[in-house]
Amino acid sequence: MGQSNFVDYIRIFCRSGKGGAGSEHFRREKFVPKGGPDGGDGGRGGNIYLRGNQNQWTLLHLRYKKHIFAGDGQPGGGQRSFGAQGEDVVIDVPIGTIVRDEETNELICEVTKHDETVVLLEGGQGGLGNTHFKTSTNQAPHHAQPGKPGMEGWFVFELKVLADIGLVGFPNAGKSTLLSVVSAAKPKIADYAFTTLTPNLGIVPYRDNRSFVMADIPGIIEGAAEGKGLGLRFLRHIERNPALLFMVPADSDDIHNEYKILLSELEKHNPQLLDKSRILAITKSDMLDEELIEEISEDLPDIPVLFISSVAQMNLDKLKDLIWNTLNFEEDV
Ligand SMILES: Nc1nc2c(ncn2[C@@H]2O[C@H](COP(=O)(O)OP(=O)(O)OP(=O)(O)O)[C@@H](O)[C@H]2O)c(=O)[nH]1
Ligand SMILES: [Mg+2]
Repeated sequence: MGQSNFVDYIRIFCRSGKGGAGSEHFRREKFVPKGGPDGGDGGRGGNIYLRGNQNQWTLLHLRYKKHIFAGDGQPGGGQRSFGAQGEDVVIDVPIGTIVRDEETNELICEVTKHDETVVLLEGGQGGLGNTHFKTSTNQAPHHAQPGKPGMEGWFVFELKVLADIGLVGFPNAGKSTLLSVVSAAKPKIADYAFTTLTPNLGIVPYRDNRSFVMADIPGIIEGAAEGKGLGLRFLRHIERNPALLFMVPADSDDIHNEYKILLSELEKHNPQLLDKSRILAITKSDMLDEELIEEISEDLPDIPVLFISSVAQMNLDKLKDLIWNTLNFEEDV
């Protein structure tokens, strides 16, 4: 199997810079006997930062990076000269990246906006030079501070896709097809289960130059919470989406029941997923006639429902309106 370009989990060993040592130095000039202490401070060690970059969608560019080291601070010198600061490192990451300490699993930082810069590891402080230690009783301190060490450890970088709406359905429900007709994304589409193996994202243009982000994730089957099919590990990509679009094909034996199975798999994985706004799209409705639509309508779940067809472009504008209104209702609350 070819390696996917969708990299959403990596581990990197990171180390911030050591602080430079403070200098223990005395002024030495002709005609100035016994010049006082003039050792400057060491420079601070380099920091490691993360910066949000809206043009990146995966962590692929970091896949082969095993180590990231910031520069060490330089020692201070005579004549009160300060040591240079260690070189900082800025790691560009997609929006929605979180970083955890691998050992403790503690959340260290997360990036949620374009150009936002957050500190992952601070460099060590530089040591103070001996000028700081001069007192009335000690005019010639033979003492300066060493620099503080940097911080280091293994860190896990994880991408939590920040889509607005996630598509939830059995394999073959037509999720990728919908994404391909409402956005510029070109996911693989085929008439068999598990065509989609990694999430696809698309930006859906809406009226008046507005847009929202749709996430197409691999299909879910009964028993997915116990690991059947591709399991539910992809659900973490929709954990922070405000709304979910359930998709059940028109030719399903029992649309209501298929919806309930999807719901119960989500609940087993993470009950909080049920707190999200839900919409149901009955896909491939080009296969239905009026009579069948009426028949199906008699037993549907109590959430907003639309009969759609990506192929026949049926009700797609209504679907976008419904999604938009659902998302904005959320924001107002
Ligand atoms: N008649 C009809 N067929 C459709 C429609 N949308 C999708 N299909 C067909 O349904 C099949 C599955 O479509 P996909 O979009 O790959 O389904 P998926 O939900 O992404 O499937 P997985 O990636 O396997 O989970 C393809 O053969 C599509 O051509 C539709 O609106 N009408
Ligand atoms: Mg698909």
